[in-house]
Amino acid sequence: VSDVAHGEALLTALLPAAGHALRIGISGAPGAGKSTFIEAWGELVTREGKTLAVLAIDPTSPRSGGSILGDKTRMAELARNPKAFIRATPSGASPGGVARRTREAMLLAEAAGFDIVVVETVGVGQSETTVAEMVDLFVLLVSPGSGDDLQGIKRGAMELADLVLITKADGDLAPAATRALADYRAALSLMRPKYADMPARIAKVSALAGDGMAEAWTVMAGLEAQMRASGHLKRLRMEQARRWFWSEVEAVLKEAIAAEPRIAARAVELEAAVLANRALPHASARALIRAFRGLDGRESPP
Ligand SMILES: Nc1nc2c(ncn2[C@@H]2O[C@H](COP(=O)(O)OP(=O)(O)O)[C@@H](O)[C@H]2O)c(=O)[nH]1
Ligand SMILES: [Mg+2]
Repeated sequence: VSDVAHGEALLTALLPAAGHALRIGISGAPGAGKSTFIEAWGELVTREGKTLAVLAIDPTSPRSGGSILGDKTRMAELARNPKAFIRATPSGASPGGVARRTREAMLLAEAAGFDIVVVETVGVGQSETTVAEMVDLFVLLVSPGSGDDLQGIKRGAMELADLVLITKADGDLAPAATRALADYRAALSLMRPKYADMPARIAKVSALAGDGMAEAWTVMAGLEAQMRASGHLKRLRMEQARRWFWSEVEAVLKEAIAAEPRIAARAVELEAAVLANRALPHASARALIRAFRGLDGRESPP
């Protein structure tokens, strides 16, 4: 039996044990204060008796192969906490690989009985959307007055957020945090809410001073309770599983294509034609699938 088959058998056996944890995504630009927030908040929730698994997606450098941020060192306190578990998921090359490894790590953490599973994103490119699709609550962290302001931050991330937290609301940054709170509140009020019955919330926190942390956790727990009571969480979990399945369909198909040199070469050609505006993506995708099925040169099926 191969390692892959072994791993899959193990994860399949664990499936019934999963699903009890609250899944939280923490997103924000590098330097927004995610790791510092998770460390302080982690101490808070573990003091309440909850267990916490933190899966930090580590932006592994493709060149060095090593991790750039070494986030684990930033969560030194939490790493020593017996009720917490921290693991960096190397992001590696493909976004599909990140999603798969993160989801599998979430499954393992849930089956191991953790009450809360947190995914910390690197806040670049596709990762926000990917993580938002795996979690129950998506929390966006924004640091005040750091170019992380309304035009700087991606609108897309705001639209995914159930809770926006303005970080570093302390010392010299306190006035900027208050302004950012007002600006983001106004911006949120103009956006179409993600759920009609659960508008996005906003607050400011200082992870270093500890201000607003308990309140932020109260908001998160309140949102969870609301989602459970309304049946929304149940639907969301089904949606998460559905998206996992379809993202795997795409990933498995891409892997199968890459494994066949002739088909992989055809994919490169077709992609180049699309990039050069010489071919339609839809027609090129169909041509690739025909080649993959060995139907090249034959009449395409109706
Ligand atoms: N003043 C202040 N600085 C903070 C706070 N939280 C984080 N920082 C600082 O912001 C920087 C980035 O924090 P970090 O947690 O590593 O951000 P991440 O990249 O989003 O994980 C670090 O220098 C932190 O010390 C806070 O509550 N107050
Ligand atoms: Mg970090």
